[in-house]
Amino acid sequence: MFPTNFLWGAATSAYQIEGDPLAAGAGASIWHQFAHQSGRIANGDTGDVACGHYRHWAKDVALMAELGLTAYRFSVAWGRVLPNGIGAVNQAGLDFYRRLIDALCERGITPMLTLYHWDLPQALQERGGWQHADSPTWFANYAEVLIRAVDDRVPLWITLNEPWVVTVPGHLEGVHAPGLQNRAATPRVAHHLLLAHAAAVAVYRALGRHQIGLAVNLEPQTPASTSTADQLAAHRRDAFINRWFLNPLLLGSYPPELPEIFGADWPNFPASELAQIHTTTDFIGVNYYSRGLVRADATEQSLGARRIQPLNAPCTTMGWEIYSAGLTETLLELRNRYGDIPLYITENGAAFIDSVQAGIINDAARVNYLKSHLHAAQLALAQGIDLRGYFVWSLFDNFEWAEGYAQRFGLIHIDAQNGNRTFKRSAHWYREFIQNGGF
Ligand code: IFM
Repeated sequence: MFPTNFLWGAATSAYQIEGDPLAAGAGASIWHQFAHQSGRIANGDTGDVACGHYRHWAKDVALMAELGLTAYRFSVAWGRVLPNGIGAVNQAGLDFYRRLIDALCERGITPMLTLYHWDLPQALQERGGWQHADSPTWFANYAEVLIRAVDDRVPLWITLNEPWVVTVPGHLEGVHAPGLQNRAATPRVAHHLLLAHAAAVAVYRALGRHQIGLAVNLEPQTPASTSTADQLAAHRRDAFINRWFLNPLLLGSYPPELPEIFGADWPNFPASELAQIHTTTDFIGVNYYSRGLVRADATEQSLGARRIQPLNAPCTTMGWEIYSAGLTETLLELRNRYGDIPLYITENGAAFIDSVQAGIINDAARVNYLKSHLHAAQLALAQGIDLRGYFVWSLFDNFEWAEGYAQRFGLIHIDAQNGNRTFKRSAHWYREFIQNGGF
């Protein structure tokens, strides 16, 4: 049922797994800075050690091969390559990624490279970060360095991972780096991220030979009741989360709900910039975990909507409802809204409490989660969706941002004491699934 050239992958990101964030001349990122501020991360955790992948990358690529992955999605730490974000290239940082990519290619694992998974160089944050009008140019110049260096071996590129998360938890709620609560700046940050995506795509069209896209977090918004108020609230939340980035990119304009939500804080963006953003994209990466059950709530500033916990529904330890049908809905809705664009599921997975017993981690709940979501993906394929690959989040238990190491999403368990890697039952199951080419 899955096409024979379908990519079977797992995904990670630099700050979440690499450790040694300042090694070999790397510049600090906003996440390094943020994680070292007291009270920001659960248990005071940081990415200083993470999974030690910066040291153990060769062993890790061997594990990916053992798992039978045909693709691996990872991100590049901008500050390893350009310690100040702009200016001189740090050859040692670039070489780390060259070696990783070479090792993947030697094993027949297709690299999917994400340029930005949230770790802006701190030096750029000090100039204003994503609020700065030059940020799209900084990003395009960084993209150019990578494209020139490794496009010959990297067939799949992602500009930004989840720009919504960069925007909202990072600049509106302050729970992610850079930890700002600046409502007035928020729409502009999102706009600069979109311009940055478009600028990098323009560089790619000039220099690259393969495919480039954007990865977004999507979740269907279900009204908590049949009341008109809840239905309107779900619709507004859908604009806020699902359409904020894809509408300007694929249709050329922001959803009309956004100026209503932000009121006087919504700038009058020039038509020329919207035209720049409205670029062609080779594919969309879909990061899917759950749905939002939405209730109207006038106290929720101008969004007027709140996500509520469903009663009696199974949830992961993140508190996210397990709702696999939402994956099929999301993929079909994307086609309804934007046409027949090639899609990858660039993240899907679940955090659970895994207990290690006599060296065995029997994470049956994760196996069930993956099975049900792969089934949902298959249903979308059967309805003609151009789905080309699936990446489990995540290859390893890793640094789960504000949750630190408390939330574990990995197929591979990492022992916090000694860094030892152990395949969970889900890893064994996924290996067999890949070998069989499906169920
Ligand atoms: O760990 C994150 C990842 O970095 C981005 N998408 C969601 C994952 C789980 O929260």
